[in-house]
Amino acid sequence: MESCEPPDPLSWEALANLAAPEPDLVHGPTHARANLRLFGHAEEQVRVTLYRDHHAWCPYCQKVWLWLEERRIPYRIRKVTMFCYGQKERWFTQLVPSGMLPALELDGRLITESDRILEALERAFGSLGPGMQEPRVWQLRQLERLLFRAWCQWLCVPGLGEAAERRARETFDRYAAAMGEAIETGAGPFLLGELSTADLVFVPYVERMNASLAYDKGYLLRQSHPAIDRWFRALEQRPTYLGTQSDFHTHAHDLPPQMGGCHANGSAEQRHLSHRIDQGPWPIVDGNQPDPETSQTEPQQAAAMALARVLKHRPALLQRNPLAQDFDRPLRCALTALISERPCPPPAGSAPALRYLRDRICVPRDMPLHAARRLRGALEQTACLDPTAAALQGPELPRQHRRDQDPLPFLSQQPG
Ligand SMILES: N[C@@H](CCC(=O)N[C@@H](CS)C(=O)NCC(=O)O)C(=O)O
Repeated sequence: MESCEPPDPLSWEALANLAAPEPDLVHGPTHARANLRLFGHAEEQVRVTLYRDHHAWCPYCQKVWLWLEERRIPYRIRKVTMFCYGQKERWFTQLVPSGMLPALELDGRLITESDRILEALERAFGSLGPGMQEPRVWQLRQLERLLFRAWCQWLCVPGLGEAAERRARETFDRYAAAMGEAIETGAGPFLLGELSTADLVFVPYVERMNASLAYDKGYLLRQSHPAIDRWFRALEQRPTYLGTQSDFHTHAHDLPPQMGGCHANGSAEQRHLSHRIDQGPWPIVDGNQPDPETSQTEPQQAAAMALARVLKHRPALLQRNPLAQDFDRPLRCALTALISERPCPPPAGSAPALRYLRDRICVPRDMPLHAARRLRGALEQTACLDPTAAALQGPELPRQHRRDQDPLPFLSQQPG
């Protein structure tokens, strides 16, 4: 007779055998965890050190990071803590007293301010397409700032009434349409035909607009502006962009402390989308609609990649979880569900702890977008099987700071 007992979760040893191998961070595709990038050069040839944030949340860092990856300039990376998620390292404030990121060392000379950094890199290594000071690029840089301001006016001003909300959206749409027109006039999928610095100037904030406007305004940028969607699709063909790309959940929760607040409009669409972004199922739209987060199909190893990342940080994940060591079995249940795609009910009362982890997976710092989706999905599916607490959420994510994301415990236990 068949047993009706729920299946036991896999052991840590069995799980380890199913995890994806470690990628080549130095020579392989763009990766958030890399500390050295060589592109076939010898380490002695490295002239550049990029200082950027541990979480890959800083938009100005993403711009410089992408430039170095696209131009394949060998460089070192040193990661720094941002004020909103922990204590800034003293060695960094000794170097840059304001603590601001990004910073870059080129042949021993320290440079701050992302635009100055790009200009210095162009002088040293040649530009990526038309340079920062070319009139066409300069004009597009102005447009990016106008779009940025329109986004801030819509997203970050509290208490917009219905009329002001509509005006803010119209202004934003006007500048987004201007970006769309610039894309349409180029000879290729990018702003000036081929990918160039002008595109990299737009990438960080347009990515954040796409996420935050879905979460807080129920507005789908890629659906509203098909030219911007085509631009994203072209970016999503590039391993450089895929290595730096974040997702809606990460940005929805990293932006409020950085921007000094993001304000939801409370519309039915907004409440629906923010609920889907937070609690799934992912993708956040149903199968017959294009996915607003990515045009990439899931890579084969997504689940195995997510598993490898959890295994790497198991001690810190247990230590930080509300259930501490008692999280061992619920976590193995979720990982069993992740890798075997069969449900594995967790012990009673563990749903909030499973959702605590679901809410703290950060893309691309911890893993790429599809791997994160798989892991969040498995944690949520397992939480739903909790016999006594299936409906309970974890503690709400803070909006003033993200010190729940202090990188320190993860660095001291297992670097990399
Ligand atoms: N204008 C500067 C802005 C840089 C900036 O605002 N950096 C923020 C992060 S996005 C920062 O380092 N803030 C200090 C911190 O959060 O620790 C640039 O283009 O580099």
